[in-house]
Amino acid sequence: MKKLILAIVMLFAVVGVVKACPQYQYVTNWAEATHIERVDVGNADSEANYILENWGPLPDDTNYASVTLSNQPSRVKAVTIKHLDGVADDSFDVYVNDIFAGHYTGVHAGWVETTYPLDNLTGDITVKIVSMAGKWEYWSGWGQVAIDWVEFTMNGYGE
Ligand SMILES: [Ca+2]
Ligand SMILES: [Ca+2]
Repeated sequence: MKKLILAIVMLFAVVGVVKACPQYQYVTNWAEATHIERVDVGNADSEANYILENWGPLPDDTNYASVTLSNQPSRVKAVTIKHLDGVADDSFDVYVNDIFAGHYTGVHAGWVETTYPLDNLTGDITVKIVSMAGKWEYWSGWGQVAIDWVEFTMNGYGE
């Protein structure tokens, strides 16, 4: 009887060790492993890791802003943008490394997360968001096409 109790205790111990090793979650599903990197616009600590151009109040003749992820070794599969579709026409185009990646048509939907697939990009990746509508009447006070964050989804482990 003592042996049986010991065996049960050991079994629980082994199960406990396996659960504590996070790599067991990933090795069986290597091809689908991803990680996400978020550029939190407006958060200085987050912004410090990237190159941001044209954020905040803009001159009248400027209708775009961009975020650059530098020296990215992993293949980037998608970019997701959390943006405000408010009462103004917040339609925009997205360009990645100056190539058209997609469009959003404003429908007054509130805060929206929109994802654009990318072709496994590496290196420097610049996402440019271009406002496509004329300025609304309160543009100077409220702006247009507000962005909360830009998120990159990439293959995990430098793949
Ligand atoms: Ca809108
Ligand atoms: Ca933000």
